[in-house]
Amino acid sequence: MKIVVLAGGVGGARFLTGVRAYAAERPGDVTAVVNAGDNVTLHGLRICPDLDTVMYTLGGGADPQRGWGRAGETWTVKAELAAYDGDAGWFGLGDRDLATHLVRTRLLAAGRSLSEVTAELCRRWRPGVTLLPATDDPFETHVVTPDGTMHFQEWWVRYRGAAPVDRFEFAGAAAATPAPGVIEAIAGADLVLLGPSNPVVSIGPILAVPGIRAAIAATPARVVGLSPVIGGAPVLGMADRCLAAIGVPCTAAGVGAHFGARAAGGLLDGWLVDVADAGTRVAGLPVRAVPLWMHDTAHTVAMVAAAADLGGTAGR
Ligand code: FO1
Repeated sequence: MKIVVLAGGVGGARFLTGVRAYAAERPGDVTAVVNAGDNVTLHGLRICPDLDTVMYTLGGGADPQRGWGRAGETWTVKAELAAYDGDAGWFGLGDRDLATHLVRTRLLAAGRSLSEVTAELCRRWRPGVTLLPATDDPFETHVVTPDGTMHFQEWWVRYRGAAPVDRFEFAGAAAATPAPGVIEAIAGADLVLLGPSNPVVSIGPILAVPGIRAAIAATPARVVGLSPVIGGAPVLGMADRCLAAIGVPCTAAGVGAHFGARAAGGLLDGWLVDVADAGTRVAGLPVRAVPLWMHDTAHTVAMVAAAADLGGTAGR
């Protein structure tokens, strides 16, 4: 069974551990198409938060509490950077994590693509799924506020999403192309899953890469999404603030309608919502309510099984 997952950071990584476990019981493989919009250059280094979060989590090196960055991390370099420039210490640059950014920046400078660099880093971390950036081209999520435009990472980390958002911009989107293998994976999949990631700043930037949305609309695979909103609140992070910025209600129904039924020109053949949102209806879209809290891998595997069943590919 070939499964493709569109994923962002912490929630997407947690979900992918369940997809990997579910797929391990069946012949086939898993490809994660990971959000590139969080990618940022800081201190002269190219940092890819969502790719690294997925890679570390699946590779067993992530800090389980934070969800991002490395287990057993130390922050000496971060403190030293702040000692030189108090303004520079806002981003949590860990000492162990720093090595990843140094290797990535060196390989990119040597002319390797982000996909090639990601594959190289995964030789160490062995995530057990194919990790593809949504695009190898320059692509960053920026936040336009009344006081100016900033990188998403600054909005999210430095200001904790407090700055008012006029809109999110995907800088580079117009010229971006899907990374090698992305379109082929979607076209050849049995099941495409939109993971329970932030629909605006994690799934949104993936769909904003020209060609990816059309590939999902055209794939013979079943396409099923999992709601990142339970009981009107985001499972993780600040999806509520992001959804408000694009005028989408922070509800399972609102996000489901945002992605839309494929039969009606949207993306989904099915929409999984949590039992707290049982009774959710989205025009033209089959909805099923199952537990969506990813307490542990077994819970997450059950979510994947429910998605596969709703998508009509269970047992394949
Ligand atoms: N998230 C934070 O809330 N604070 C941080 O200081 C922080 C640093 C960081 C460093 C590397 C990395 O891969 C991720 C990091 N994140 C941090 C997480 C990241 O900003 C967000 O989780 C995602 O980008 C949101 O999709």
